[in-house]
Amino acid sequence: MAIDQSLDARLIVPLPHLPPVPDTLTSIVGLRAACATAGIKASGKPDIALLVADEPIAAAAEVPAEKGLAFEYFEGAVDKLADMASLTPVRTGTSAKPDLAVAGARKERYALRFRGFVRAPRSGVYVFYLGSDDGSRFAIAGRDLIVNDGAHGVSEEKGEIALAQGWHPVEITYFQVTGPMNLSLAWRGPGFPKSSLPASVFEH
Ligand SMILES: [Ca+2]
Repeated sequence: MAIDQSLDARLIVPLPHLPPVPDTLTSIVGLRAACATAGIKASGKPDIALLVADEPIAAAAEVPAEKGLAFEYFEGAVDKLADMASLTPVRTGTSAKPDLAVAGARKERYALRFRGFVRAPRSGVYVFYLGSDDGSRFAIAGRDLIVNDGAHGVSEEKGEIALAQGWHPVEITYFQVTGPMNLSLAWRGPGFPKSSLPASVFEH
C-alpha cells in the first residue's frame, strides 16, 4: 500500500517496498525517513512519518455531564511543573476551555490546572499542539503527551496519539512566572486540519 500522509500534511509518498500493513491507519510509530537525490545529501530533519495500524485508546466508559473544564487556580512561585506539588488551590471553578482569563487580575507567579474530558469526533490519530509562556503540560488518557516545562517565552510542542471516538480524560497544567504569558491548545485529526479546540469538545 502507499503511505499517503506526512506529519506536515504536504507529502504524498508511495513506498512500495515496505512490508504490508493493514489499511486502517490509526497510530504513528517511530519510523521516520529522509529523502535524498543521488549525490546530494538530504538536509534538515527527516519529516516523513509512517502511519501503521494500532489499537486506538478506548473512550471513557463514564460520560461527562457538565460543559467546559474544571479548573484549579494557584498562587505562588513556580519555575517548573513539579513546584506546583507544594501549592493548594486558591480558587476553583469551571472554564469553557483552557483560558488564562480564569486567573483574573493576577499577572505573575500563578499556576492553573484544567481537568475534564475532550471528545474525539472520530477514531484515528490526533496531533495535539500545546503552546505556552511559561511552562505547561498536556495529559490525555492518563499519559503526559506534551511536556513543555520550565520558564520560557512562547514555545509550542506537539504530541500524537490514536484515540477511539468518544470522550477521553484530559489535564492541562500551566504556570506563569513573570513577563508575558500565553497558553494555547490546538489539534488536528481525522478529516480536519490544525485548529483550536472548540468549547463544544470539553466536558467535565
Ligand atoms: Ca512569562
